[in-house]
Amino acid sequence: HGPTRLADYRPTDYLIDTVELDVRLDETTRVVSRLRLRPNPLGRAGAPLALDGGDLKPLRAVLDNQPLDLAEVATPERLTIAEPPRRAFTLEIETELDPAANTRLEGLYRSNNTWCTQCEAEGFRRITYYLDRPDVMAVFTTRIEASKEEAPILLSNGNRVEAGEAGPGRHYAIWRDPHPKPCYLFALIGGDLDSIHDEFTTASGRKVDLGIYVEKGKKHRAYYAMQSLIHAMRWDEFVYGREYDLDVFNIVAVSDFTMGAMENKGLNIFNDKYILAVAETATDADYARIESVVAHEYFHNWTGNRITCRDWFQLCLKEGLTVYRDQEFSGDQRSRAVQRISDVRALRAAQFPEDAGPLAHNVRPDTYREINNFYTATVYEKGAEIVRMLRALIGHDAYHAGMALYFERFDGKAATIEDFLSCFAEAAKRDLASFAQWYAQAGTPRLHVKGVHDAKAQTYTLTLRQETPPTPGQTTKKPLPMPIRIGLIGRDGAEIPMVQDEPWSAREAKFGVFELPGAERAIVFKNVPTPPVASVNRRFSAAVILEMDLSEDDLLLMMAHDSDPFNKWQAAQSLATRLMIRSTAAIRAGEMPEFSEKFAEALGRALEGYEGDPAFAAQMAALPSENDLARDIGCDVDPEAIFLARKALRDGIGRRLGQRLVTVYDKLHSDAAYSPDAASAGRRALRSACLDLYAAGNHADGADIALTQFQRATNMTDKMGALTVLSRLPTPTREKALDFFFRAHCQEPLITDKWFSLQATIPEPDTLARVKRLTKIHAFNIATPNRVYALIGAFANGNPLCFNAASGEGYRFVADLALEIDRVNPQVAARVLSAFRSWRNLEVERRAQAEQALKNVSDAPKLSPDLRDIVQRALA
Ligand code: HT7
Ligand code: ZN
Repeated sequence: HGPTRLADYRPTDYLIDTVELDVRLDETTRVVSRLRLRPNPLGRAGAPLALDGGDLKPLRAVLDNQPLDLAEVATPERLTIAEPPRRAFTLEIETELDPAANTRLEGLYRSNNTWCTQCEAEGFRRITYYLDRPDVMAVFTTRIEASKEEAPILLSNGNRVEAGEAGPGRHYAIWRDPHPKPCYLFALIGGDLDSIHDEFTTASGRKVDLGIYVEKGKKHRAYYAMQSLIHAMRWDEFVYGREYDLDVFNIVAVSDFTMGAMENKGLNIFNDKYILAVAETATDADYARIESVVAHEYFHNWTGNRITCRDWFQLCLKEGLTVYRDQEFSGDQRSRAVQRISDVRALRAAQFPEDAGPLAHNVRPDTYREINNFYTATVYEKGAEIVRMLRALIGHDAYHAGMALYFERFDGKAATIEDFLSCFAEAAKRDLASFAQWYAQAGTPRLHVKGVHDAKAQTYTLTLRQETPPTPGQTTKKPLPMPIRIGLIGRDGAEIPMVQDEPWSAREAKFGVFELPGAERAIVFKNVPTPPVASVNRRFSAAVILEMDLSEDDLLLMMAHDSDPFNKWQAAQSLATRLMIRSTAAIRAGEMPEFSEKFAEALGRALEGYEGDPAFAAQMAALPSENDLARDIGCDVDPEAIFLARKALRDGIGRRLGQRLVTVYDKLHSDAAYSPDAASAGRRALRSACLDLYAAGNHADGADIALTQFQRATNMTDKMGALTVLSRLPTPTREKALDFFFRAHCQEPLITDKWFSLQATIPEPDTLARVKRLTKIHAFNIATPNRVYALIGAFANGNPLCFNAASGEGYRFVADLALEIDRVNPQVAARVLSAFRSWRNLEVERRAQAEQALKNVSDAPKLSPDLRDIVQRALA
């Protein structure tokens, strides 16, 4: 079928007020759905009723007690009633499902013998015929029946209102969700699960029962997630004044899940890797991710569930806003600066390349062929940046007044981006029409900044100019209003007070956040006796690529003195990037890579001065990745030269700082019992970063220290830190350590995934052969998304050297596998193939190889709509 267009939106002709589902879980599951429908006053009177179906097997359909002829009204994809009554009526439909055969993990499926559902975006139509779109909101009552032995736990949305026996060996439960909701938020669970329970009392004194359900034997790993949930509930009350609105909040963790988690009303379903954590199995990064994903899904209760999206084009309305909320939550729980740095790292790693390649799209797309392919970094991460910029432009008070208005005005409704922005326009008393362009324009703006000092007038003038390069289908771009946080640093490293020359707004004068309302603006600062260093886009206030002519000395000064931690880190990144890009060119020209004593020394001092914030120092130590460099180089990319350039700098730093790194490493040693708190995690992160750099320049010694750490580690963070270092050194010790690790942990799939990823990212020529071997072992399963992401995803996205092998074999391997996965789970296949998103930037020979691999996919028979959409857009 053709593309779906935002411009074609019209309300449905019918509304559904209530849904009663009766689900009998069994090998063949029967679903009876009783819908109470009525004509929509906003729709076309007397129009046919067309309910969506997804590969359904209908058994019967009855309209107001009148059986319908299935041959006439139903296909697997649609149930059509040509002339429905012009008043309220009831439609009862029975379908038969085979959950065990459902490998797409959409609709009702089985994960490790648990029955579970995934309905976003269009999975509900795989359970029963329905108006499967988010602006149809109904009250759901769900009766689930199953064998008591197979499924003692029966859960659905809302509150449990009844439970009991249902014949020999069987039982049932009835759940009622009083809040009208779109069907994508429907969920159901049936299984034999362990659980932990807690209680939360809301600000207004209501008691909420909290439960986390996990596979048998894993409940001791759910306590951190429970604490994260409680912290998130408190934070949403405190910061946004939002209380939870049911008597029960349940989370279920399953091991087969395409994405991270799902915010179903009152019954969140999670990929278990974002729930399960104890010191022996999870790293600090896992803990941090669990905290943020649990919060994210919980926050959807207001931003997504109470107020949902009118249509899927508005996806960023819930996702961008909710990511912004979870990032702020994590910033409050941990170090704000480090959180901002890691969020920007993620944005640059995933969203910037998307925005610069053939898959670029607006944060609110105008058209789509397959909505599942729009759960992207652009919708999520850039969507969050837009909310952050909005807040920076209008200020804290107007932002919260706007949010309060939004909750008041659109509660229980399906809203649009225009609805959302109208609340802030009203609260801030300003026109946001040009700001709305952020949602309608793809591509990352480039911000060109030039500073001129006038010694005589003692002024410093900063000129800001923005432009956005064309993206597929959008050749001309408009300027976007953006907030630019600025500071001036003197040569002594002290902050220079910013004195205004021309009138500034109150926010500009008070906070140093300047608005660039159009294409260009010059800002003049008075009383600047000597040339300052301008620290621009502090805290990464605008989601842009900054182009500014800073000298190496300027960057070194910022590394040492910038009062804004983000820009302090950014200065180190910029300097390292500059060095490595020059080295890349040198290597391609057959010359030696560059090294900078000054940079190494500045980095050494930053690491040694870690006391204030070790997690921040660890961020300083992490050089830009090969993918970062490829993105910044932009065209004619040679991944092998980049790899060598980066390796040369890391090795050089490791050699140059030598024992100084070991001293910091030793000082950070702790015998205290493991705690996942941010301060302890920061110390471990810095310790690992020091070891990693040291080993890069001192292989034998580094391997010895890493092996000792590996053998003595009492937590997964230290173990993985050591194993990562060992895995980068091609010694027999590496293979022994990897074998030992596998044998110790092969019973635990989430740890095996770490082992897969580590091996898939070894930057050595025979890694592809290793990865191929690993796809054949018992622990790998193409039908389990976590395994695919851990091995194939890590290879394609985290091993640029091998994925981009000049022979093209890396491309062929990933493309062939995407085709194989497509037959099992199209969404996962499409995600795997998205690794080709930057293929046009490659040097000419690799580009030809990548194009051929993509063409092979596009020529293959029987592609799913998901994979076809990605490959066609990638090749367009
Ligand atoms: N809102 C959730 C999206 C999601 C999803 C989408 C398509 C296919 C499978 C999926 N599982 C979860 C997740 C979130 O952003 O909170
Ligand atoms: Zn979300």
